[in-house]
Amino acid sequence: IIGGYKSIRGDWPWQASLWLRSQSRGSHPLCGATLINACWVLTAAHCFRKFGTDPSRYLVRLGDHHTTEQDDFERMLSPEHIIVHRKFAPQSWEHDIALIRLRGTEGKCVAFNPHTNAACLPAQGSKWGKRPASCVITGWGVSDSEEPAFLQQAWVPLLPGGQCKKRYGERYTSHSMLCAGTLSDRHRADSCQGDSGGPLVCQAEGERWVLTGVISWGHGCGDPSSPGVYARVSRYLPWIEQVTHSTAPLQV
Ligand code: 4AZ
Repeated sequence: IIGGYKSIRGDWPWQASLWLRSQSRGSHPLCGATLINACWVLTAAHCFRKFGTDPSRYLVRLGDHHTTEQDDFERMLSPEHIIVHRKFAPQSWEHDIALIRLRGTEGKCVAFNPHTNAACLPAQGSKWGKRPASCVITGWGVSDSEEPAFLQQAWVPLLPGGQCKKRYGERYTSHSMLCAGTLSDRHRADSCQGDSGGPLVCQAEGERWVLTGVISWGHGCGDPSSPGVYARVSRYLPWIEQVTHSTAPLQV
């Protein structure tokens, strides 16, 4: 996260991280992710490009605050299934979204606590309308902060899609992506390498935080002329519903 600051422990209890398992050299972090209920974590499809979708190669960390120190509520969990959106386009990165099912039975995979809880998904057909929403991105990715080992947060305004169209052309597709960032030179809040897969949450005044975007891509980090691009979560609600409620063997 560029242009952010150290979060308060427990403020973003849905923040998760995806790790690559390694026997010899210890596990290492790949991406951010978001807990959406007791058994499922949402992340970006491109996180699996390099090492594939065999769940045994990965771990999911929850309840974390400081990446290298052991936090009281921090846990490493094993994924059971990894489902990448079948329309994920490795060239344009459209549909950059994936779901991870955690190991467990009867919908009980993780116990919620003050530092581990699920983010709300947008309501079906919801629009922000006239109510101004504030949005925050969080992650342990590349940071200009003085304390980058702590989960960083930054406020980022949602931008009109035209700003991303202007910068990225056809590759930016408004119906499945969101454009967010800061257009001024003075405050350059942005997501960066290592944050992808993590949450963009928005809150209308007096309401709950809603998982609105999945950190996806952009040209560089913190450059006001190149906003960040996010997968538009509301567009994927039917898919999320279908995958997470499926009782059949998972083949989506
Ligand atoms: C990345 O490499 C990445 N500024 C994520 C977000 C952005 C750029 C790069 C957006 O994962």
